[in-house]
Amino acid sequence: MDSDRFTPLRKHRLPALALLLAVACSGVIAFKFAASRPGNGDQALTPQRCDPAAERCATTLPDGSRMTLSMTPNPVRPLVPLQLHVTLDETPAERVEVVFTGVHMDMGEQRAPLAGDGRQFDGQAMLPICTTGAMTWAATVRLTRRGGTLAIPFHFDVAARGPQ
Ligand SMILES: [Cu+2]
Repeated sequence: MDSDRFTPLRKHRLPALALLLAVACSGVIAFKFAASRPGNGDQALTPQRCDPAAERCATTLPDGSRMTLSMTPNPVRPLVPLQLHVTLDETPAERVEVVFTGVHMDMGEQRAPLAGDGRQFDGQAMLPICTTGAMTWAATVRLTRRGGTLAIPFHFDVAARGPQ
């Protein structure tokens, strides 16, 4: 519980509010590191800033093939069901899931397993409400291919719930 703990909350204007939020969203620092480390044997690409609801987020995988992530509706709001779509242009995947985590705070882990034919995958997810209102989420596509798992993170901002 040293002062470093609050560094990721620097964005928030009021220190008192930040203190409250630290209680609400505990384990900030530890979580941040845990979230950026996808697990043993995983290979992770550098996070890319892209809102999959606003555009198709495309990336080139290490083998040169392309992957896209898109979702609806736009804009993304907490507690609104999201439809997820992942496409692969070449090498098919055996398993695809999208994992939603907070970039700057512990919001738990929302895992969405996708179903598909190897190249087109679909699934659903829903984001929880954040006590700060707006926050930055990471949608990490986890592709399992030939026994290896590749994590592809996209960072995007989600506003508070409701019309504002
Ligand atoms: Cu939050």
